[in-house]
Amino acid sequence: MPAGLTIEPRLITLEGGEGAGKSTVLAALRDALLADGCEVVSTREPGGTPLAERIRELLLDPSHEAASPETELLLMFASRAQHVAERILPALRRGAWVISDRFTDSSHAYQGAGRGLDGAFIEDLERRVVGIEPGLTLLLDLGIAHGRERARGRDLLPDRIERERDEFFERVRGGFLARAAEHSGRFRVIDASPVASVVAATAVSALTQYREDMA
Ligand code: Z5A
Repeated sequence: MPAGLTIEPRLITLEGGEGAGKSTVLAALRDALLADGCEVVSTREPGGTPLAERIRELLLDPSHEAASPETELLLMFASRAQHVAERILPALRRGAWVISDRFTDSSHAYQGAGRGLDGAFIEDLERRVVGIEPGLTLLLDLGIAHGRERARGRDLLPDRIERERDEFFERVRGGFLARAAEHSGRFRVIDASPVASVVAATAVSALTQYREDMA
């Protein structure tokens, strides 16, 4: 763990590339916790509060000029700072579980590995404006072509980041796997290629094991 970050055991994050199935898995994790009587807040990044969702619109809108990598990174962290202060920390402080579809690891993978920004700069922002890290991160790992094929099935126009080339997404995937190896205590890498019910069941059993280890 980088110095200066507090581990939040009830914060669970889902990471992975486009179409990996994070939203689908999030619903299964939420249902498993609710069935056990837990309060659950499910959320996403960029976004999660009204202001952070406005920043998300700016980030993903393909109609304005190309954002510089630094602009993209700082907007991601502006959104995250608001999300942590207004939504995540209050929920954790009252004892709820928080499941976030993406968190800081996405900035390391997309803006670090993908855009080539310095990892130390991202870690500095992480310490200064986030201050916390999840207890458990599930990385849904999937080949780029497979993820694109699933995303196409949703029939939505690709957003600004989704319009990047495959080489960019290969670097992002490598960035996630490198983060998982570096932070192996909190990461579980899940093969996201099987059918949705199998991926969801694997994720729920990783959560069950994590909770048993916590007890
Ligand atoms: N981003 C960044 O650059 N830096 C940051 O710090 C952060 C984010 C926080 C928006 O994120 C973009 O922001 C994202 C990274 C960047 N850009 N990209 N690429 P997002 O999370 O909103 O975007 P996304 O990753 O593209 O979301 P997604 O495509 O919706 O992925 P998903 O949530 O992992 O997939 P899903 O919605 O659960 O599933 C996609 C489809 O596949 C859907 O039709 C499902 O029914 C289907 N599906 C799901 N699982 C399966 C299985 N197992 N088999 C078959 N079909 C499946």
